[in-house]
Parts: sequence; structure tokens; C-alpha cells
Amino acid sequence: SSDLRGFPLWRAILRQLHQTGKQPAPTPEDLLFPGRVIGVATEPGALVIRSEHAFMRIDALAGNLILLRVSMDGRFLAPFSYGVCKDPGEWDRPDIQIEESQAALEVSAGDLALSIDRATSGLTLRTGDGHVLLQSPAGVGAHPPDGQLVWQARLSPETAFYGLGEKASALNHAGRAFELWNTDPALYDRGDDPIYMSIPFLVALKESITLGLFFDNPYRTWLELGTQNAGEVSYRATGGEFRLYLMSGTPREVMTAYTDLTGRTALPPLWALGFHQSRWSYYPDSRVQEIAHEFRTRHIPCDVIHFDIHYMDGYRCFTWDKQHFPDPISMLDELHGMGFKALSMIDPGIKVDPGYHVYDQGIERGAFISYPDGVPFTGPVWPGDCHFPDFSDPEVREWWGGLYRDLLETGVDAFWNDMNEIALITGSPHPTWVPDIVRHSREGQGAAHAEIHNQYALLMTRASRDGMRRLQPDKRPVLLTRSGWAGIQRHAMHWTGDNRSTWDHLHLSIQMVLNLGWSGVPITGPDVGGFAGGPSPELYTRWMQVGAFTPFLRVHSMISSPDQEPWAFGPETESICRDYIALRYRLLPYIYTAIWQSVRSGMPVARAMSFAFPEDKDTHSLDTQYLFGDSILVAPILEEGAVRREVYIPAGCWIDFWEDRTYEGPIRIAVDALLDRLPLFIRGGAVIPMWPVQQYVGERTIDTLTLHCYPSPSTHTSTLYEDDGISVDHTDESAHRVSLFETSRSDTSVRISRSVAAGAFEPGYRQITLIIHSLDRPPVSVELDRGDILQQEWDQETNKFSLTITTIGEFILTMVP
Ligand code: MIG
Repeated sequence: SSDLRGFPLWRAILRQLHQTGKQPAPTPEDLLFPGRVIGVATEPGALVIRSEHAFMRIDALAGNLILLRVSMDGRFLAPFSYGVCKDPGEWDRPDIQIEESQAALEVSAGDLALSIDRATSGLTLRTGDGHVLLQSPAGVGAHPPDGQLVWQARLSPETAFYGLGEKASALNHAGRAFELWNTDPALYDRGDDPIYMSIPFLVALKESITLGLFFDNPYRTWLELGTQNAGEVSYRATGGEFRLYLMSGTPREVMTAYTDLTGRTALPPLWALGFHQSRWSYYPDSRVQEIAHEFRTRHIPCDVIHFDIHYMDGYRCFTWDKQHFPDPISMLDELHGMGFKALSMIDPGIKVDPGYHVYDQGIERGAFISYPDGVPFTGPVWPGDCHFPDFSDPEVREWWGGLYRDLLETGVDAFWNDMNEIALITGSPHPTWVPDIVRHSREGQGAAHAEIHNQYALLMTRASRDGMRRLQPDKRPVLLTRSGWAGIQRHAMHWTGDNRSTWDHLHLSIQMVLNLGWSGVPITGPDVGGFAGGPSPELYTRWMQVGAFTPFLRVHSMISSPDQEPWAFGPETESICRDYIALRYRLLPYIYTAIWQSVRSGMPVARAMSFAFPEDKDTHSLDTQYLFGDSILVAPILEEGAVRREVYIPAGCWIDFWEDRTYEGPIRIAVDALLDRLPLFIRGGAVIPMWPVQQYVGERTIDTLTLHCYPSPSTHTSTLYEDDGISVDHTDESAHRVSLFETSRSDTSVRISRSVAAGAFEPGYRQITLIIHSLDRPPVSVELDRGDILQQEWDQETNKFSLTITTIGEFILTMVP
């Protein structure tokens, strides 16, 4: 009833409460560890252990996935989690073996075995064949006075660590400490932690064994990874249940297990993989049209123009500024007519403003997060004082989703959820400042902000996405988010927030995108050119080259920063950027396939070298080069003035994309790269599909598919996923097609064969151009098992043989012996 918000004392109390949210590490004497094992019980697929001070429950969910839960008071509530979309009860559990000896109990299922020491409840995790993965001599500890949880485990000192979400530091986390607490750093620098998106999923890699550790606990968490002793992990959370999913296998198997648990990305429409141009903010409407026309007259492909907060009326979400955008319907019609899509910002902060429909409805419904006395929490954001919807309430999610109706009907195609850490503009160095005592619904069960904080953006994007799907069931939703938690990949694509226009940030953007891939977030990318400041033409050019080879490609920049469109840096920059954006558009069938692989199995799209070559220790800390999809190795220039760099060519045969020169890895090479050159290497045996350049996706019917073939002596298979790029029913048999291209070569012949692995979709193209690279001799004969040859040509100078055919099945090329 009484509104205490104005009271300085109340503020002081809140500040203090916020500080306690940080909770100093408990003193060791106050910690309680499980101690001696007293009793053991088995359930189908599970083992329950009673120790002196704790209860443990071990569930084998799959042959390479074990769930360990620890409870001090013996209560194991239904394991509710916003991150997990497959409950322990839904798994088809493997048979488990339980071995009891004098000293220990061991549960094993397939590839993993967890043993519990009878004297201490200490834990040892092994592979099925006995190789020790981790040891935790004291087991999981608790701090009864305040509910903190602690756990320490020893892994091999050689272990490389990845994951944990968005981390602004080197890819391999070994030797570093991290906090998981979503925060708007208001521009970040290398080393700042935490920043926007925390994900409690850690990957530990030791040569051929990858171990995934998913701490399914949203509370504020700290992790130290080998800061004292190499390979030692120390975990501390301010509350919650200790619920740890352990999974093992190859990197791919671990990502599959993690995304079986937390879900996968839905296939975006193809246009979302095109080029996005943004700035804070394009207005008025005439400026938007001007930008759109520049792209088309300059022939720089572009699919999406972003509307940052200035399109709103006084920063009120779901409104238009009628002064600068008097006729949004016509403006969006015109953009659509030119082949553009419009993507608009929606923040969680709702202006406290009686008469504003979202505010009024929110108050009426009791939709905003509130103090325990029922007074809505107020915090300052762009429009001034704001309230924040409680997205942990199903009715609020439903209401929020419906709010998108007007903008969608006006013609907005996609959305962008920002500031959802929750970020407040308080002027303090820590703008994220919702006190822990603020209440949330948590599906009607009630929870403090401390529990919901890290999941707020996950829930906001869930509400936004569900609304978009309900309102436009025939469209694939496109949503972008800044913050998130485990499972965010189900709801939204991501960008890496407010970076800076510096060379180090160019490098950092690669480190972050690769690490996000290891964290289960496959579609992400940086603000190309940097958000704060202005890049030099050289930096902008190098960044665009990298951007063309990141899953999400967008130029964005901060209010009052210099223009950052591709033509803003003079003709040389413009022409190089045009070429790289065009190369991305040519590669769309390849990129779409990589995205589809992620949709299927949780694989990253931009893959760390360590992901692709885990058994090669030299890749474990490599974060200046990476794989984009299955077959393209990207090795960008990351230093000012540099025109040459070292590239680590991993095992196997790799072909320089520009020169067609072949390398046998592992080998370190130096390559030249003048400003217009991004070093790229193609995996031997690969078939790279390409389309003609379009100015936007769907500009015209694709009439020719070009297959760049790099046959190598060992047989290799490449994948191509195709559908119409837009329909929601793409999983239907007739709506998609997966083709496999198998290649091999001998001294005298090249063989390429296509088989259809799934689906019956018929793409619109009438012909296929095969370009066979690096033939050292001219071919003497061509054999096709179907279709006709329309044209063929041997290029003596480049050693390429190209031929255009009507369809492809089995194809054999014979050369002069
Ligand atoms: O406090 O909407 O990261 O991309 O341009 C800044 C204005 C709020 C932060 C986002 C940035 C966006 C900006 N927003």
C-alpha cells in the first residue's frame, strides 16, 4: 500500500541487499559436506544415496549422460528448469550396472561411470573404459546459513575449458575465473566479466575426450577454472539445487546431448542469414528510405534494415514516433517493395505513464515484477521510470506476445529484444540493479529475483517468440536477443552487444562467437565495425570479411558515432565490402546447410578448431582462425597494417580458396593477404554449393546451382540442405531435401556422386555447374549416369574443369593417364 520507493533509506537498504546478492565465499569451517555413506537404494536407472549430511541421486539418462543431484535435507523436488526442455522422466533410460565394493559404489551406463567413495561421498567420474575424467574428493558441499553451494573437482591439468556463454576473453578459459550473472557492462572491454549472457554449461576438453558439465541452477554463480592448480574446477552458487548433468563423447556428441536437454535453434528463414544494416538509430523515415536506396543503387546485397529505439514514441515499446514516422505502413510497404525486411527493437522496460496502453494493461493485469509489498519495481531506462513485465508468469507471457500484433500488422518482419539483463540506466558502474527481493511468479509458485534474474531474457524471448508464432503461424519468427541463459538458442538469435571499433575487439568477436558455439548458441555475431567509436576503413574492411563468415551478419553502431554503412569509408572499402557480402550471398546454400546441421544436432556454425580437431592439442587454444560450417577454414587478418599471417593447417588436405594450392596438414604456413583478401581454405574432398549473387534473398529464381568440387584421394562426403527458405512446414517430406555428395580421386579419375538422404523437395534450378578444382591434367572423358551435358570447358591456366549439366547423379571424369 505505501510506496516506499522515494525513501533514501529504502534505497540504501536495497543497495545493501544487492551487495548481499554478491555473497562472499563461505568460510570453510561453515561448509557441510555429505560425509560417510549410510544407505543406498536403487530405482530403475537411478541410485539414491544417503550420507551423513546429504542425499544424492544419480540418474543415468543416456549412455553418455548422467544427472547428479544433491540435497542436504533429502527433498528432491520435481526438477523444474526453464532451461531444460526434456525432463529426466522423458528419457529412454539405459540399463545401469551398480557395483558395490568395500570402498565405493559405482553406477555405470554405457560410456560413463560415476563412483562414490563410501568413507567421504567423494566422486570419481570415469569413461566406460576406465579413464578418469574428474575427481571430487569431498563431493558437493553446502553452506547452511545462507544456502550457498560449493563443489570442487580435479580434471587433468591439460584440460582446456570452453563455454559459459558470452565471455569477453580468450577462447580457452583455463586459468581464469568467471561469474554467471547477466549484466549490462555499458560497453565492454576485454576481460570484463560478467557481461550480457551467462550459460552454466562448461566444456572440458582433454585430447580425444570431451566432458560437458551443465549446472542446471540459475542462481548467481562463480567458477574458477584452474586458477590455483591447472585442471581444478571450483563452483559456487548463491542458492538453488545442485543439479549437474555430466555428458561425454566427441565435441559433437556432447553438443548433441546438451541440446537434447536444452533444445535447439529453429530454422530461421533464409533472409535472416543475409546482410543486416543497423544503427542507433535510423530516423526519420526519409533517412531509412535513403539507406535502402543506397544499397540498391550501389548493388550491395542487403536483406534487413534495423529500427533502433528512435522509431518509438518517446521510447514507449509497441508505439511509433508519429512525427518522424507519420505513415509506417507506407514506409514498410516501400521497403518491402525494394526487397527489404524491417526489424524493430523492443525493450522490457515499460514507461510508467498512465494513458499509455501497455502501461495501463500491465497495471490492470498486475503484470509487472513487484516488491514483496506488491508495489511494482521501478527502474530508469530510456523513457524514464519503467516497470518490467514478469515473464515468469504464463499469463504475462501470453499478454506480452499479443502486444506484437500491431507492429506485425503494420509490416514489421522481425524483432530485437535488448536491455533484457535487466539493464537499468542508473549511472552507477553496475547498471543491472534489480534487488534480489523483487518477486516473480515462476509459474505461480513464487520466486525471488535472485532465482529469475539470469533467466529473465530467456523468458522474455520465449514470450516474444511465442507471440510472433501465434500471430503469424505461417512465418518463421526472427528474433534477436542480447541476454539469455541455457536454452536461449530455442527462442532467439544473438549478437555480442556493445563492443568497440578496435582491432582487439575484432579478435574478441571471433573468440566470443566461437565460445558461444561451444555454449550451445549457434547463431550469433558482433556489431561489424564496432558499436562505440568509428573504425578506420581498414578495420571496417577486415571486420566485414570476418562478418561475412559469422553466422549472423550485421553492421551496427552507437548513437552519434560516424556513419558505418559500407559506402561511408570511400570507394575501395565499399568495393571490397560489396565483394565479401556478395560472396556470403553466393555461399547461402552452404551457410544454410551449416545452420540446418545446428538445428538438427546442436553443432556450432562457426566452429572452434578445437571443436573440429579435438585430438590435436595444438588447436585447443587456437582462436585466431576457425571453421565456418563443415568445410571452410577462415583465417582473418586481425592486426592493423598486416598483409600476411600464419595459418595452422590441421590434419588432412586443405586447398587455398583463392589460389587452389593444396596443403597437407598438420603444418603451419604463412599466407599473404592484401586488404582485399580474407585467407580461406577448403577441406579436401568438399563440395561447396553456391548460388548466383542476389541483392536480397528471393530477388530472383535461382536458375543454376554451382558446385565447387575439391576432390582428394580419400573419399569425402559433403551435405547440402535445401528447402524454399521460408515455409514453416519445412520438415515435411516434400518440403526439404538433403543431398550427399561423395567425392574421390585417383591418378586417372575423379568420381563425384550425389545421393538423396532425405526429403523430396525439388529446387527451382534447371542446371548444375560443376567446377572441379586442381586437376593437374586435362580430362579425356566424362561419364554421367543421368542428365545431359550442356557445356564443358577445361581451363589450362587455372587447372579447373567446368561443366554444366541438367542434373547430377553419378559422375566420373577420366584423365590422361
Ligand atoms: O543503452 O537501443 O546493445 O545495440 O543500439 C543502450 C540502443 C541501449 C544497447 C544495445 C545497442 C542499442 C542501444 N542499446
